[in-house]
Amino acid sequence: MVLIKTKREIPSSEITPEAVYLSRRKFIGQSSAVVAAGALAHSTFALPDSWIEDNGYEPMDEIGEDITPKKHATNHNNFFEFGTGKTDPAKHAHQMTVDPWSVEIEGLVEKPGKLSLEDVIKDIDLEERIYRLRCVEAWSMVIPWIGFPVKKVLDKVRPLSDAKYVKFTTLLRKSEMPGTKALFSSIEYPYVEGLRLDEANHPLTIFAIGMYGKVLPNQNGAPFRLVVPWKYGFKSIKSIVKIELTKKQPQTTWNLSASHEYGFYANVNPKVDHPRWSQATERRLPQGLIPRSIKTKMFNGYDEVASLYEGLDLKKNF
Ligand SMILES: Nc1nc2c(c(=O)[nH]1)N[C@H]1C(S)=C(S)[C@@H](COP(=O)(O)O)O[C@H]1N2
Ligand SMILES: [Mo]
Repeated sequence: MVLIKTKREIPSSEITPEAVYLSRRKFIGQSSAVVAAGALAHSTFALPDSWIEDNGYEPMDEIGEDITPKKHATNHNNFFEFGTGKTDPAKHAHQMTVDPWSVEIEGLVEKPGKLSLEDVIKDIDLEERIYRLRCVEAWSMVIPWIGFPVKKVLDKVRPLSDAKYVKFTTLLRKSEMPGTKALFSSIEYPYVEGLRLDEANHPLTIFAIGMYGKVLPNQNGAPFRLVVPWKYGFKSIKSIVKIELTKKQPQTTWNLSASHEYGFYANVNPKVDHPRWSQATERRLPQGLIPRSIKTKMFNGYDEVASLYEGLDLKKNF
């Protein structure tokens, strides 16, 4: 049995500057704990009940943003493999087998090969990160993820010096993914995404295996997905089965589908509109009777990533 140490109270100074956190979650229970992860992936990532109940999150006092209620974050999804409707993933993603799960490590790395999800996360501390998620469609949520920096995995497999990009690929299993069988589709499968290596190594970039104190629901990208909080949601690729280090910028699903609408960088930017709508504001979910519109922030409010793009024209490189 593999033991995975979790940080329950996360001193933000340990990971990233305080500002990256909307709020530090107040965990219930003891201050140190271990989560047991057995030989098999998904079902064995049982997090202790004391982590919280679905409604146990407190409002985010620092900047007054509330965590999106779990029922909204798990019933309003984009996961086209299960259909294009926002409720399709919640309806159909249970068909996806996520246990056992393995991840292929390929390309310009010292240690390529196939890793079980347990091997991927072995010896890596789990952290909770409360992040805004800003979809390119101009809605947003605030989600408490459980995961770990992508850098920790890259450090394990050791990128070679000529590796410049990381490419990620989602599972494609047509028999379990009704959306991939549609006759007409706006995107091709498998879903692929990519980051520059320095973006992937940034401390804000995480792999998530859980949310709201529990294992990731399938519709949110179980058992293992990327979360890049300063980029539009489509960069945060779900249910990852392959990680490849490359020299050239990898192709990405939405850029392949409509390159004038979706760029490789996809940094949240209120000054660069989508050709068909403004990106200056966003609808924070859940919406009540009176629509809640808030101003979109550059880099989704995560200013500390600005230095990654010094000298880059962010209008051209949208
Ligand atoms: N494989 C895959 N990953 C995906 C998508 C998808 O359709 N397929 N949709 C993306 C988009 S557009 C968004 S906004 C986020 C949504 O994540 P959530 O459903 O967990 O909120 O997932 C991203 N990752
Ligand atoms: Mo999105």
